[in-house]
Amino acid sequence: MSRFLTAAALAAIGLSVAACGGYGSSSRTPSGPSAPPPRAIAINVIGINGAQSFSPNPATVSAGQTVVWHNIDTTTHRVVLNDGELDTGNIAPGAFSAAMTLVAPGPYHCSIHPPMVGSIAGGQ
Ligand SMILES: [Cu+2]
Repeated sequence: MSRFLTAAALAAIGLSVAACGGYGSSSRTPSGPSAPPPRAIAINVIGINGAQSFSPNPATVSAGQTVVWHNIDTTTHRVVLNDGELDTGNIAPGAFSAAMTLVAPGPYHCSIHPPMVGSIAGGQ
């Protein structure tokens, strides 16, 4: 019984692979309405510098835009908006934070180094 099931499973896999190959070698185009063109997404990058400062500062980022911090320092930093709406988590030296959507512009700081502060000013 188990041998039969195994053979059946292998047959199913074989059929699946064959179906994939047939689809991949075909040249048909997707049907239906054409997909909308990709939208450009502006990503605002704020650098974290070796002097434990941010650049640009203030940065101009509007609510709803995407912001990323790039840690070009040699120590880990963690950016937190003072209003608590954004927390990058630890950003290792040389790493980027995740792309974060800004809820509202405002001041922020590094939770690891509280004197390290920056600001985001709203743009157009
Ligand atoms: Cu820091």
